[in-house]
Amino acid sequence: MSILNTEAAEAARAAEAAPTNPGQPDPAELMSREEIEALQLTRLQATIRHAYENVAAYRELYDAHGVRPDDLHTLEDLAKFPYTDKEFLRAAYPFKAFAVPMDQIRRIHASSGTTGRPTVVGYTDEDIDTWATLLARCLRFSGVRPGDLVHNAYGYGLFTGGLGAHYGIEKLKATVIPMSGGQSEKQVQLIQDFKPRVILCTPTYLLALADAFRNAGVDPRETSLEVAVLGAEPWTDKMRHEIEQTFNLTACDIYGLSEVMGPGVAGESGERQDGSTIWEDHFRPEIIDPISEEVLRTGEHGELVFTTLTKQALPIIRYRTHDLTRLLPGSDRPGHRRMGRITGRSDDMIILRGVNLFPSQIEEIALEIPALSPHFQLRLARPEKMDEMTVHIERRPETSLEDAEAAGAELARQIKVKVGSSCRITVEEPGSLARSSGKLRRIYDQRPK
Ligand code: DLL
Repeated sequence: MSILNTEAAEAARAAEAAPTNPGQPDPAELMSREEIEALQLTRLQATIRHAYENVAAYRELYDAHGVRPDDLHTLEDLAKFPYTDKEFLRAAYPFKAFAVPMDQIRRIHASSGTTGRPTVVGYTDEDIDTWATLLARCLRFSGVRPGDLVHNAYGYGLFTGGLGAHYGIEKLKATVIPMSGGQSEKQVQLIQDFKPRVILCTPTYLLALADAFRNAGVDPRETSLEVAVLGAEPWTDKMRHEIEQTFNLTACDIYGLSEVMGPGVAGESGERQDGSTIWEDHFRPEIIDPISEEVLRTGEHGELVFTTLTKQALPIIRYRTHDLTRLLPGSDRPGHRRMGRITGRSDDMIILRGVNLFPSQIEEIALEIPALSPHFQLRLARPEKMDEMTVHIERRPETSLEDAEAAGAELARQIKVKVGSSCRITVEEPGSLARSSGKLRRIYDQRPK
């Protein structure tokens, strides 16, 4: 079964399927903007038709809005179709958003979510193959080569990170070490013994591994690691610098979300390190104003919205990610636009006495102060009538307590100047704050609801 029934789309699919050298860019990666947009239109028309014909929830949504698949004549016509969100998928729990019969679903993943039912996603054989191809594309783009040994420390299981990366590594004809997250001492031992050139994990877990290396008496700069492909949580360029200095490697971003596919929706050039390139032959991104829901222009900040263009099992149309960023013109792959750093998720935004702030802002500021480490938590409380935020942040091991206290005062001052909020700072001992083997939780909100 294929949802791609036009000639242009079939030709693109055939070009992708052609046995290209896994070490070389595939043809769709090198398409011009005009070619990409022509391909997007045919794929978009097919996707909307596929969703409308095979998923009752889409049919009901579009009927209620008075739009039909035939109303899409240009890419701009996508704006006529309503947005979808996590609630749309949760209401279809577990399998009602699938657009193919269950015997064609080859794999299921789920994102845990902090509350309520998990969001369930499914893949056909062809979906899994596309995913592996795009993951391989990201890895190659970031400097991973066929034959490399790749230590995969993304969690295996229902989370899309582990298995998603796994099949991409194999597709690239590299060698995968399916380590998964956690067991940091064992990770250290295997990295020492197997000598992988590449590591995949969350940025904060790589920092946790740096501690584990030091605890084992190993300087992280002396390992075999040369490339890290990091994602699944927000991280800043300051954090990139910290990681690159700590391990003496090149760190690149990889972005994705389970609803849209998993890791590999966008990946970053290892040479340019100028933000992740969105693979627009498979995904059509939009940036919208999260309040007015109006579509914004390339370069403007807002919420990222995705439409999948080739997914069979779970077509996703105008899905609100809650991720805040902006689109940038293509660079190394001119046909495909890039995304800026995710500054935060709209549902992770802290509103502190009327001021909006994100953990990434605190990360940026803290990492400019030499005595402070990148390990911090934000605790919110309302002891009386007013909200209070305390930043718990570890000092660096080589810093004296006195210097660390002064650094804490400097952090409070800079947060006040740059963010506009007063907060308390508690400088903690090195290694005292919780680490995570995957996505790190930074915010602990103890305010009464
Ligand atoms: O985190 C998929 C993934 C796995 C991406 C491994 C990269 C590497 P979910 O669990 O569904 O999927 O979470 C998706 O994580 O909406 C963002 O808020 C955040 N996220 C993912 N990648 C990045 C990134 C995976 N590179 C949610 N930068 C997304 C910032 C990211 N945030």
